[in-house]
Amino acid sequence: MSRDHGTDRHQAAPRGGRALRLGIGGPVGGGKTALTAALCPVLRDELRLAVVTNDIYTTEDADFLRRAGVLADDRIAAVRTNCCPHTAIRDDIAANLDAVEAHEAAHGPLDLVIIESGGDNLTATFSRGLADAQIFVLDVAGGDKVPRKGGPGVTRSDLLVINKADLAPLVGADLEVMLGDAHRVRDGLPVVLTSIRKSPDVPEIADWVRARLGVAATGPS
Ligand SMILES: Nc1nc2c(ncn2[C@@H]2O[C@H](COP(=O)(O)OP(=O)(O)O)[C@@H](O)[C@H]2O)c(=O)[nH]1
Ligand SMILES: [Mg+2]
Repeated sequence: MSRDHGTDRHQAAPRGGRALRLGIGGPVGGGKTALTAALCPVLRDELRLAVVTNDIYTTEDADFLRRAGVLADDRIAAVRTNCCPHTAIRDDIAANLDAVEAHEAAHGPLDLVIIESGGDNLTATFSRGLADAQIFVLDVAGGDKVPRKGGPGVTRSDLLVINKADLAPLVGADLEVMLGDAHRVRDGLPVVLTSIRKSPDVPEIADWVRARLGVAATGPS
């Protein structure tokens, strides 16, 4: 797809027969790792999967996913960015591309590689040279103002996930306002309101991924 993602200076990589590279981005704590951990068990029996995580100084998210046993350990690779997370997913994507290609060499052919960004701010999106499609995850606990604040992740990601709906009453967030603002700024692009805590099989998001791959659901969702 040819949507402009701000300062992206990489060309979209041709798909050919290779895996779909799906970026999951968004601010710290929104639920990117939780979404990755939720998608893997739902999709791993129907798709050939691998994951790349990004952390600034640690391998925390990859360690979490391995402990949770969502995929075989060697299908989860960690990139330590040592810099602002957006740099590694947008400006200098080499370490992430290396990790994706190492998965493809070791386990290929694959259908889907999920790349979880380190938590960043509303300006951070994946380069089209790294991710063929991207999901942006927002946290209801961040306040119901966030969708209308915009930014390329909110307005132009391929799927916007507003997560932690279960926390709305606790933080006084109006979900109708969040959804309404999100739809208004996204001009027809899809939005999913969810609670990964309450709905760990993330049916709408899994179906969206299947649709991106052009495959039908194989089991109950
Ligand atoms: N209440 C609630 N907590 C959630 C939900 N999704 C994730 N969390 C929690 O939010 C925290 C941050 O989630 P994480 O996936 O690590 O966020 P990331 O920084 O975006 O990767 C963790 O303690 C999760 O268990 C949700 O739907 N509801
Ligand atoms: Mg994370």
